[in-house]
Amino acid sequence: MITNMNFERLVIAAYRLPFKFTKTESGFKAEQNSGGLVSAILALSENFKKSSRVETEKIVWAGIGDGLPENIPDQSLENESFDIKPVFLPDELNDLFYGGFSNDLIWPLFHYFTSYCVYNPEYYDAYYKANERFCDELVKTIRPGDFVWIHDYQLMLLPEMIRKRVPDVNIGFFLHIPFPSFEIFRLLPRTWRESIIKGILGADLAGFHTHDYTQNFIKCVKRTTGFECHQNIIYTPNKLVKADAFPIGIDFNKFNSACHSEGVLNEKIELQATISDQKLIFSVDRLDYSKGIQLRLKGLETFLEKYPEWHQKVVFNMVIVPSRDSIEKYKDMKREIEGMVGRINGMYSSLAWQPIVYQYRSLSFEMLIAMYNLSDVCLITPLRDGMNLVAKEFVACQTNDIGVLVLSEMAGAAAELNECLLINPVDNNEIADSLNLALMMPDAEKLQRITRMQYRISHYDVFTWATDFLNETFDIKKQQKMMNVKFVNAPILSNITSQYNKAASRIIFLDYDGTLVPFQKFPELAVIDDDTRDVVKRLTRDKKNKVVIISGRNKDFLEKQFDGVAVTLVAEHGYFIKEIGEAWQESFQADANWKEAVLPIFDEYVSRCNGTFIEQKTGSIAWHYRNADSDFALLRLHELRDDLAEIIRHKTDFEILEGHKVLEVKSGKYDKGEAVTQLLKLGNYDFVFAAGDDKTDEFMFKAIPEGGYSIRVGLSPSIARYNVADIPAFMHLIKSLV
Ligand code: GDG
Repeated sequence: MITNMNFERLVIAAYRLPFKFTKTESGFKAEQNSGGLVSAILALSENFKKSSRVETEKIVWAGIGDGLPENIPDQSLENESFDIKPVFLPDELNDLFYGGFSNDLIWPLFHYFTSYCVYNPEYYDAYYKANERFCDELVKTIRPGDFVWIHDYQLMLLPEMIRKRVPDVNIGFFLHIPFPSFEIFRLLPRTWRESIIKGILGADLAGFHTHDYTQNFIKCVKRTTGFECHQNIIYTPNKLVKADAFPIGIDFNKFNSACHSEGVLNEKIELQATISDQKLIFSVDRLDYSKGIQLRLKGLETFLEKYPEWHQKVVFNMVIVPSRDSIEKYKDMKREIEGMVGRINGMYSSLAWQPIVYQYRSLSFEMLIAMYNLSDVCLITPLRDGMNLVAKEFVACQTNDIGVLVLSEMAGAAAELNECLLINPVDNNEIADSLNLALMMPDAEKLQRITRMQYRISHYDVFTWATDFLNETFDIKKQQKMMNVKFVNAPILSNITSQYNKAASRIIFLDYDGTLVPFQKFPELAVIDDDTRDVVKRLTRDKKNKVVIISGRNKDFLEKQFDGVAVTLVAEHGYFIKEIGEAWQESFQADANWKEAVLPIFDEYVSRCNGTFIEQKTGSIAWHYRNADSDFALLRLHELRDDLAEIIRHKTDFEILEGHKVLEVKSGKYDKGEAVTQLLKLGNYDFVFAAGDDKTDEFMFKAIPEGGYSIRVGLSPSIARYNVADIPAFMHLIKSLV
């Protein structure tokens, strides 16, 4: 396990503390439970201690402490590895936050059970307040340089809340349940879904179990915020955030070696005596509608009907661990399951045999391992499951008599365990046939399948998972730092201002959209506001300044926006130039006929991609896709690019230009760079400054002479000398000059 961690201290926040508390004379003894997450975190800390030169502190773990009284002093919680920070929520708040928003809305929605969702504004308020309580508790402890790792759907607002209060802390967020597609996610009211996305984006790294969930999240980010995303990096206004897949693993060795432990061997002896030479099918899960328990029973019923040769020879042990059974929906589900078990047993049992042994309880660890180890088949049928650790644990526990895993393709684990028999849980015939196949499978094949899966899950175990997550957070922090080198910070700003003040003659090129004015739904709505116009005016009042507005816009629009402001205007990427008080000059003579060939193609793409539109200019045609579904528009964009390339292939003087959510075809004989070069020749400037926000401005940056200042507004990679985060940050810079 190699780590390149560079954090001061590890701080974990998850809904429930993973400790059992027992009262002692001086306080409470906190014993950590046997969960995979706690073991992984402990192993990480050991590793960190080894690789670190300084004495590391205890890991902080914050969460709700069942059975702890309020306001107990920290030092009264005894644990040698963890510094435990209990979070207290009044019962009523906890009910609305945990039982309500988390479990009555997010859990069903993120598992695609949309009809189970309860939309209650009180729930959301409680969710917000509870996340704030966690934040209040954590900010008492965390310091810049710590690594705060936040877990799961109960705490999705927490990353942003912490970021606001301790900006320099490292934050990772991991979601243990699926992240749904945008079509599902958008069922949340707009303000709730925005706060969830922005909440998670407070982290540096957002982790999910699978590639699909990660892509769903990225799509929801795009659709909710409009932020640019490339190769899993999200360009938020103030930092880069990475989203990636980290399929959680198990402590493979613990499960595998437990099969040979005395406790497990004893349990096995008893079990073997009970089942004698019958084949054993096993399942274990919490009582939850996402687990597909009724569908599993239907599949089994079909199996008994279709394959009578297995009667008397197979027993199905179905263990359901009690969960939330005081809630009506869960009570109903339990009744239904018990009804089905009774009916199937009633139909097929004999005096000597009953097909289903149903247990509504939890098993000891030894018993669980014994069941995994002895079973011929493990049958797991969720309709939706973030990962499903039972599947991996079963695989890890195949030691001598190898069993077969029959797993729903809807479980996150299916992506990694593809040597199992995959089933669709709604297809009871497929379940029945797979059970028969599993029971008939030759030993050699079973061994081959299990060996491959064991290889994979023993290599990517829970320790590798946690290390991988931390390492990737570290990597994105490095990328953020590289980005920050180019950020206009206080010393850089003071350098620009001092060069500005010293200069005798200055030229300042300012792009319009995305630099001076934010994007709007339609280009004509993006008009300059009074404050910005005033700043530009103040620049022009200084006799040493020549201010040039350089844009892809048409000349009429620019003239209207800068009416009464003494600026040089460059329209249509340099096609037209207008000096102060003079008429517009064409820098180029266009052949208008080319448009006839290209326009029908643009028209076709407007019809093929809803929300897009065409803008016709004198020297170019532009296709705007900012109002369309971003992924769909990108698909069409590639096609349009190909179609256009085919047409303009023989017209070497034409080029395809890509700006911010716009594709434009124009002559390649002029661009913003040409215009800048032309204007620079007209004077002798000792301060050259250019600012722009998209790819078309890169031509301009290229033309800026050495020593000049080029600024890209936004976080995208650029050849510009510096970046600023957004328009307000750029306005701050310009205001510092005037
Ligand atoms: C969430 C996501 C994701 C179960 N019964 C007994 C018992 N267990 C243990 C299993 C396993 C764990 O509980 C269950 O884990 P799952 O992954 O199956 O499911 P969730 O609790 O819903 O967990 C899930 C997970 O987070 C991790 O990210 O995989 O998709 O929903 O470890 O062994 N343990 C004992 N007796 C039992 O009766 N001792």
